[in-house]
Amino acid sequence: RPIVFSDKPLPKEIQAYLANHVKLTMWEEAHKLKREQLFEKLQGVDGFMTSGELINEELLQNAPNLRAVSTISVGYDHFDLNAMRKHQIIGTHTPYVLDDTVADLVLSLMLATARRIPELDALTKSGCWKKGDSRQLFGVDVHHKKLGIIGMGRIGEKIAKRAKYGFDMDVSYFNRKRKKGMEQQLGLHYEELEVLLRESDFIVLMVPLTNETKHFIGAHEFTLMKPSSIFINASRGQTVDEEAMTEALLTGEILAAGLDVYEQEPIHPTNPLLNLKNVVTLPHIGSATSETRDAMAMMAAKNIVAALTGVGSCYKV
Ligand code: 8YV
Repeated sequence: RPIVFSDKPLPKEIQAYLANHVKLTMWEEAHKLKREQLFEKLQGVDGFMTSGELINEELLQNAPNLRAVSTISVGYDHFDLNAMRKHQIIGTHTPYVLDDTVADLVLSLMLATARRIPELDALTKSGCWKKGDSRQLFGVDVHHKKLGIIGMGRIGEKIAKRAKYGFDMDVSYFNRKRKKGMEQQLGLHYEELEVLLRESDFIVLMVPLTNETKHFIGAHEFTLMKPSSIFINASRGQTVDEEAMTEALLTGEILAAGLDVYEQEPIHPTNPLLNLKNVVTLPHIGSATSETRDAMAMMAAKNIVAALTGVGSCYKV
């Protein structure tokens, strides 16, 4: 039986599924495995299950038997695809199962920033809520506003549906490829990036991280946005120039931001973003519900089994 190593503990049912097809070993300590320890663990291993470990030339040279890597994530920016091709490694990921959960979180960030939920929750709990405060507590509306989605993939579509049907928003999008079917079906408008940035009240970034999308949104893009606009990023931190975003938030070039991802994760405690009242920050929890993470882990388990044994099919990257 092929040997599979998982760099974190897996739910019991997933272990049981894997045990029927492969020999499973897992890292069960609370702290993250160090790179050198990982290289040791990968000796003799055929399949590796991970969530974000960098799969590059160095790792592959240290894992001579490796044939497949299954990431428990839809994003695979931690895969060096050239190195994996060179070593003939099959890479798999977990699309579809997390789309609704991430879309829910994006809507939560839109509402949380617009209605200042974390700030006002802290105020209420602090006991400082006074009569006559009401204007100080005002936010801005979400419903009926103009939403611009950058990146109209599977998750983008779920966000568009929620915005359209739940909040009666006017939804436009920018994408490498035009999605005419979706435009008709959901009543979306395609817009050039500059127009979308200039006209949207809410801007949601939902592109994968690639060489082309690194710092896709930077100082120039923030200048185009309206001072009343709210920017949301739940894709990857490096798609945004964080310094430029911080400046835009400080100078009032944009009204607020809702963030689930950062250039460096975990975010450094001294990062100036953490001191801004007009930013809602979350610790990269886009897909982090029990149901969805279990579904992702099961899909990743099926992926590694299929890649190594040919039983079933897998979602290759
Ligand atoms: C992952 C994500 O769960 O799937 C992705 O690409 O960003 C998250 O949903 C996270 O990367 C940890 O696995």
